[in-house]
Formats: sequence, C-alpha cells, structure tokens
Amino acid sequence: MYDQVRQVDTEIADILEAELGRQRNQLEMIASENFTSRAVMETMGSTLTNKYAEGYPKKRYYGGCVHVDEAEMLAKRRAMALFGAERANVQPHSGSTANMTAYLAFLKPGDKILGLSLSHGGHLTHGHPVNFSGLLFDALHYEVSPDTETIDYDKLRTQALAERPKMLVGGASAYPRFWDYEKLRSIADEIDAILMFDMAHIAGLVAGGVHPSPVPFCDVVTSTTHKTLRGPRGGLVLSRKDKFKAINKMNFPGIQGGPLMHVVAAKAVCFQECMQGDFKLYAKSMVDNAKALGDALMERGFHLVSGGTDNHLLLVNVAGKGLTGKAMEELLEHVGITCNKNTVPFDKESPFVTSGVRLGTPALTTRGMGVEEMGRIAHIIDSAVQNQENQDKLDALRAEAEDLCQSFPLYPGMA
Ligand code: DSN
Repeated sequence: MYDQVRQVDTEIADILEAELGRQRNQLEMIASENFTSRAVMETMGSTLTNKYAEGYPKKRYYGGCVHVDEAEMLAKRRAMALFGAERANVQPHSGSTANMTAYLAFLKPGDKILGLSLSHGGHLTHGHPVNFSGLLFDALHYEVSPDTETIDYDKLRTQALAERPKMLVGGASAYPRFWDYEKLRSIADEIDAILMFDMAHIAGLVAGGVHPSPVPFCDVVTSTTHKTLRGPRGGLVLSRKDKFKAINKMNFPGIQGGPLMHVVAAKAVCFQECMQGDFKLYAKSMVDNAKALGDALMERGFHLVSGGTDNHLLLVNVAGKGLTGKAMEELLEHVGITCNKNTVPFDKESPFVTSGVRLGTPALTTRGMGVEEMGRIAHIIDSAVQNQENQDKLDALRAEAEDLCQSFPLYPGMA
C-alpha cells in the first residue's frame, strides 16, 4: 500500500499506514466523521487535482475545462435531485467557506445574525466571537431551554422580534433533535430575515429520507459532504433560484479561487452513491443505532442531553458519573473508542474540559455494525467508567473493542 508515496517519502508512507491501522482498529465514534468509499477516494486521488477551473461550467477563466465542466455539472444536477433543491453550488472547499458564502452573499459586515450558541450545540461558524462569523457580524445567539434541553422556539421568537437580525441561522454540530423548520420560517418571515440552515451533520439523514429536510423552508441551506453524507471532505450550498446569483458570485470570485475539481468530482460520486437504495437503509441504520446506544446508556444511568436522540448523535453529560468530558474522552480512547469532549448546555466547565462527550454512529454504521453491537459498545463504555483504576479490566475492554473491529473489517482488500 502507498507504494508510490513510499518511493519518495517513507515518513509520510508510514504515517498513512499507521492512520489506516488506527481507523481499522478503533471504534470511531466522532459524530462528524465517516469512512468514505474507495470510489470517492479514487476520484480524490485522480488527475483532476491538476486542473485549474476558476469560474463555473462553460464560463471558466482557463482553457481545457471540458471534462471538469462535465464533472461539475453532474455534481450540481445530482445535488439538486438528491435534496430537491432549485440550485446547487458544489465548489465550497469546506462547510466553513459554504457558510461564509451564504453570509456574505446577503449580509454586510456589521449586520446582525442570530444562531444557536456553540455551547448549546451550535457551530463555530454560526457567530462565535473567535470565528470570522463573530468577527465580521454582530452575532447573537439563542439557546436551548434548561428544562427540556431542546430549542425554546417561543424564546427564540421573542429574541428575534426584539433584535431583528438580518439572518436567522439554524443548524448545529451537537444537537440530537429534529428542528422545527416551519417555526424558523415563520419567525424569519415576521422580521423579514433570510433563513439559512446549516445541515452539515444531518445531510446524509436528509438525503436518506430519515430526517425532515430544511430545503423547502429555507432561502439557503449549507452543508459539508463528508459527515453523514459520507463523501469527500468539502462543502455545498443549496438555494432557491432567486438567491443563487448572489451565492455564486460570492463563492467565486468573492471567497475562493480555483475549485478543487478532484473533490468536486468526488462529490458527484458521493451524490450518486446517496441516490442508491442501500443508502436509505444506511441512513435508517445510523438513527436506529444512535437510539439503541442511547437507550442502552440511559439504562446504565447516563444522562443524555434532551433525553435521547432523533438523529445520528448523542450528547452525553458525564458530570453525574463524576467525570469531565476531557477525562471521559481520554478514558474511552484508552479502551479503543474515539470520540470528542463536548460542552453540554449550561456547562460549568471550560470548553477545554467540558462536562460531556459527543458520540456518533455514522462511521460504525458504515462498517456494518447494528443495534446488537451498540449494546456491546454501551457495555464497554459503562464498564470503563466503573473500572477506571483497573488497568487489567481496561485492557480487556480494549480487546473487546478490537474484537468488534475485527468482525467488521474496514476497507477490506486495502493492503
Ligand atoms: N467540527 C465539526 C464537528 O465535529 O461537528 C463541524 O465542523
């Protein structure tokens, strides 16, 4: 494996092999990660990486774009068909540039935006002060209710009517529940705001028909393509016809230069995969697995933020188990489970420590694991917490995790 790389750079070849081993032998539960297909990876590793294609299909600033034009047009058509969107821009390099595109297409620096607070499940690019979105805009945040740990839409409406942001931002990176798009739309309409929704986390569930779609309700919908959608690392903007010109102009030349055509083509492959029948089963399975894991953890006394999940992720408040999120992340790493510490709503700990961990099922579901395996994983998690000081027991739990990995091979045949 990696023969070509090894011929020029043994250090990087070693790193690539070690990372493949890590992905194979650990239970990957970072909710934003997944294992993309060999077809997507082959496309990303293709000669399309050599091509400059500033502009859009048939309107480029470079010659020789005939084939990349076809790839981009396919990606756009497939994205529109998959999500029932009027228009798609497939060029954003990431979710962050997709969001920047959506903001700057409709807002001026200093304008007000209102998004879910990062510490309540939102995302850095939804107005956090250290991010461009908080630096450029007058960013305000709504929160979840302390009682239900879900979004309080009445409070959000009151806030929106008082502050009158120019853009209302929905979407999250650690929110386990469905969104009420109708309410978001009606609040946006009351204040004549643009409604943007960042569906990066749930895009694969939307594509697979197991999560309601924000597309019919929103002026603009952004996403990444590598989370539940299981494609290459990249971004996507969907919009209504009347908003699209501004979006295109802002993504290029406003924010980006040459698009990554190898990634654009890989997005087309990903969308093609998502349109196959088995992707619907995959999407359903991600949710079934998350619910099964959540139930098994709650039976063992873990507190799940909002009391459960509607999607592919769980936010587990581990303070009741006497742990911080940081300690829990380290403990789980020790027993072969990769996840990330995460703030929980009204967290008393700092973002570097936190009181929670976020667990997701996309990657394990790609390996073929089901609800039975989720039961075994809940047992590993619970036993690790109960045996933190018992190294032999922790080693045995790690062996159990590795055993699970062996039973569900990742990238079989990749030497
Ligand atoms: N940082 C990603 C996540 O883990 O949710 C989102 O960009």
